[in-house]
Amino acid sequence: MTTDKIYEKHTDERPFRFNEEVASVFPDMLRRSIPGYSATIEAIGSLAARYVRSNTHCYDLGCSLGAATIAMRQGIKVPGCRIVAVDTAPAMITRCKAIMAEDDRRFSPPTPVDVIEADIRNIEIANASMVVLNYTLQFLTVDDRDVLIQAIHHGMNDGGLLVLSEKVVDENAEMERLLVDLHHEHKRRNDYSSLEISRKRAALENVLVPETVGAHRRRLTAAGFRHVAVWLRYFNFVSIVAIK
Ligand code: GEK
Repeated sequence: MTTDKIYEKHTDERPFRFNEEVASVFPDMLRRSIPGYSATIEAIGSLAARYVRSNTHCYDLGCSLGAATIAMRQGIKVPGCRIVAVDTAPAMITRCKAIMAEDDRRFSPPTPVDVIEADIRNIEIANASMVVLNYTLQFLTVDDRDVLIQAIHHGMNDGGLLVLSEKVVDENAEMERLLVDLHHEHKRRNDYSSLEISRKRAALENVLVPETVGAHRRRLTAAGFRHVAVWLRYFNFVSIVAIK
């Protein structure tokens, strides 16, 4: 795994982009930056085993290198399914296709995967029994989040499951300061320097806009999801499951 040294190298104030440089260190970046990331990937496999129905579609929206796609693929226990993995970043898609080809070659898994370079706001969701938004919705505008969650609900079969993982902000300013501080300490423990942490924070400003857990719950309920629960919280990172 290549080590993420992006904010050790760059001293200018460019905004964060999902380019080749980021894609090349991405597994290391996510592992060291998102507390609970590996727990979300593991749970996505377990949830796929429980909720994916035969002859339906599964979607991994903002798939990056396809970690959640592979977890779903390994979890699915029923025939006739297809996974659609979508990302807008060409550098992610090129690598994701190579990773899926390697997964095909080594394990010949029965569920095919379509890796598509597209904006998740423009794709059609249909006949879905599982949809994953693992740390992706946070990069859309708030209005686009409403539209996408409604489109996902519309394209889902009854009993279908959405996994929504997000960075969040706490309603309480004192708690927010504490959670951000604990997250930065976690990153320092994972060998990011204070300078790298503050540069990354500046680069993500206005690119990743977190909302409260309450705002996410309200949006999901308003879209029509019948059951909504936070199943994981680690500092200011949460993962929510919602069932239609
Ligand atoms: C994982 N889910 O490993 N359309 C398509 N893709 C988008 C869009 C958009 N409008 N906006 C952002 N992306 C992955 C991790 S990373 C999380 C997801 C992070 C893509 C973007 O190109 C990037 O690959 C991904 O969403 C977010 O489980 O970097 O914090």
